[in-house]
Amino acid sequence: MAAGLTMLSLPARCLLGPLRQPLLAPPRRGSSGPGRRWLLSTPIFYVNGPPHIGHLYSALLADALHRHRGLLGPGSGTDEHGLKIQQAAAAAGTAPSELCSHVSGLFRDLFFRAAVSFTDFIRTTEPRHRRAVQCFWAALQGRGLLYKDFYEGWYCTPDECFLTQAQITERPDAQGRPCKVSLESGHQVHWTKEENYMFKLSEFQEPLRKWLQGNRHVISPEPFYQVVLRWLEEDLPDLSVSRERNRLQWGIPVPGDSTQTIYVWVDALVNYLTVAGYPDAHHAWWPAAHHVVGKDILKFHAIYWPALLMAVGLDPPEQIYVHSHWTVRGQKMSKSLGNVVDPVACFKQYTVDGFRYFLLRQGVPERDCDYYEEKVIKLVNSELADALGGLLNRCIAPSINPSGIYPHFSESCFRKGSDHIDVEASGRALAEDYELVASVDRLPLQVTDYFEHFQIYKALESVVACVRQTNGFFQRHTPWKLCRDNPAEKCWLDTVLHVTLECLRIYGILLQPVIPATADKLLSRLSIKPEERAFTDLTFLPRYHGKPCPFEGRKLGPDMGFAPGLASCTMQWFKKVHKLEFE
Ligand code: ME8
Repeated sequence: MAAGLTMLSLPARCLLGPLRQPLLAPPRRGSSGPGRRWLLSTPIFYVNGPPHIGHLYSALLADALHRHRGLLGPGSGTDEHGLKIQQAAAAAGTAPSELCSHVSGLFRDLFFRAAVSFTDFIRTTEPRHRRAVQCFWAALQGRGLLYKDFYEGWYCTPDECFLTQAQITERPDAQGRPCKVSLESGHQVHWTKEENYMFKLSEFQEPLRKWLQGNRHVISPEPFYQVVLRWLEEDLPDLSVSRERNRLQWGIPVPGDSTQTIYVWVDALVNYLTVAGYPDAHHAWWPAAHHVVGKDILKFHAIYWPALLMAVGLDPPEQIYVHSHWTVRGQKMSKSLGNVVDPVACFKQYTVDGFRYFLLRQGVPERDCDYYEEKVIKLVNSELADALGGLLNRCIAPSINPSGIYPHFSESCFRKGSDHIDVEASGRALAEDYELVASVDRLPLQVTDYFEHFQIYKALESVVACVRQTNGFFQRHTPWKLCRDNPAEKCWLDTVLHVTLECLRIYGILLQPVIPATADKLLSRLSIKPEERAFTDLTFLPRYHGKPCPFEGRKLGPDMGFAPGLASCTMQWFKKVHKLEFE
């Protein structure tokens, strides 16, 4: 069985504002933007082993998307049935239910620690899910889409899937004996022959093709969409959707046939409907489903799941976001290699936000990404500690801003106008300074666009580019050399600080979905109130645009330490931040 997160997102105005009661019509297909519902899910994870950074990555992608939409309440959970779990429990000498409760607790605990903002955490062993799966089965049966037959073929227990001859190959096992394995996952397969219920998947080949051709953006990134289209050009055989009960006891029995257990993937996929309230209340949410999944389970989500939904008269999900895998120093993570990375240990070493930042900044959904410690330290040090933390510390240091207020902007020093190349006309601002203003002005739209295209890493890349540009601005004008006693210099000094703080305010707001605790500390330090942190508050440098600035003259907030999790944190980047602060 597995655990999965679901994020039921109601439209809300604030990025991290309070959950509003929906005043909504049922979701309209294809409509987008903040005025509509979103059901965002992660996979439900198998409980045969503890969570690792790959599982966390899926949850963080969903969490960041969810937070970015300014919505509250996604979901996840654990996949707890099936032969894989039955065998894992037997190997551990424990009852499956005990194993499930223990490992499901580890996943839930991880997501809490990681600040993943889920609204539902489903366990497939829950009664609400059992009822949903049995209703779903009855709907398939009622539409004449199931039949009993003798199934014969290869079964891969670690992947819980049936494979055709073309999908397997032969490799030596640990003892050098030849053994059959899945071409895709490399896991061992076994020949099975038993009487099963079959689902008439072949009848859905054409409807699936039409659905995909009519929804070119339903699977992103695009290369995965192409992969699915290619699969649909091949033969699509009917799917075995049950196992004999004498082989698989740990699962939901087929209604009305006690000799059969429902196939774990049918059981697992229905979790998305369970959390939406199936069979009674799902229409308020379905089909506003957005699934975040790893590439390993693409076929289940892009072929089997839409076909099963069509089979019971429901629409396929609106969006499938696919991501690739994390490797560790170039190798696949595996228990046997002993290289599985524990996310909780990473939080201790790099802090929660440091590690969230690393995974989301370095993870590129289109391709596998490699994890190694030095890479985390280097990235977090250079981008969070040095570039962002350094900038904050430099412009709020008492030596440079002794009054501790959000300084005033002076139009005469930084004039608005098209003739800014002319130094006389622009006060003291230089051409590069106007480029900075233009970049930060553009940034919110750019970031939103990247989030909407499931390119969170690019959104972060563009924020970092602006942070570096701001550091350049600060460095260029050497405000620490300006004399406060000279009125003209003071004017310019305050303007430089004001522009820098305005940049930091924008970065803080934009970074909330990725590093929520750190962004909170940053914004609080700038005295930006919680109700001033929405996307609607992203107007940059209002004074430059001739509008009042509500922050000007405001007392800056207390120093709560820029890096999160300070007390026990010994990591290098935290030390760097503090070193800078006292310089
Ligand atoms: O497949 N890198 O559960 P599962 C990135 N229960 N992500 C990874 C990863 C890696 N190295 N390894 C795993 C199942 N993942 C089923 C899902 S859903 C109805 C049922 C992530 O515990 C990725 O999202 O094997 C992958 O799809 C998922 O964990 C598989 O988790």
